[in-house]
Amino acid sequence: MHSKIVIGFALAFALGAAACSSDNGSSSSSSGTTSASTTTGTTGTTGTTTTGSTGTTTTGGSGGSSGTSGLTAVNGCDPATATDMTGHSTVTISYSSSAQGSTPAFSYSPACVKVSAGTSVTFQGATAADTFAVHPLTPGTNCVADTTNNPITAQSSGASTSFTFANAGTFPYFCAVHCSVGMKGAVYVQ
Ligand SMILES: [Cu+2]
Repeated sequence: MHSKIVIGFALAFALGAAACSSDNGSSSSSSGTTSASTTTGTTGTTGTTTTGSTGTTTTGGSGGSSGTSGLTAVNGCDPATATDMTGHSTVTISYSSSAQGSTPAFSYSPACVKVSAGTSVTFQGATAADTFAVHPLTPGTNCVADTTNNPITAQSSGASTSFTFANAGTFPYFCAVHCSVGMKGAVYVQ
């Protein structure tokens, strides 16, 4: 009786010692995070390149593709809320003296639009009565003509014309006759 207890204790001790002595193979190896951080940096660079004015210290690129820095609020438009038509190769802005659907009279639709560089934007009269003779298209801000660096050129005849926006920037326009009642807008290019 007594000897069995001693033997049992000795076995348990031996097993425990064996378990302890075998527990020595956990030397850690450094995990590689180089590829993950490289990907983040590349995305950030793309965002900086797109917006063009925030410098090279921007970390990460989560806001890069939809960034609006470098674009300015003008003619009642805000780059953050402009109709996003980026990715379309052609975009049409219609204009009219009369209400068109939910678009009120004497306005452009969409008046404030964001497009990708290289996009061709067409200004199109919504009805036969809507022409550039009635609504002279004019580049500029706050009803003052300004052709500086603006692909939009003044139009006083015809009803439809297109401009290609090669470079990023803010390109405001208005109707020379109805600007004072809000017939104005801006093309944002990014
Ligand atoms: Cu007009």
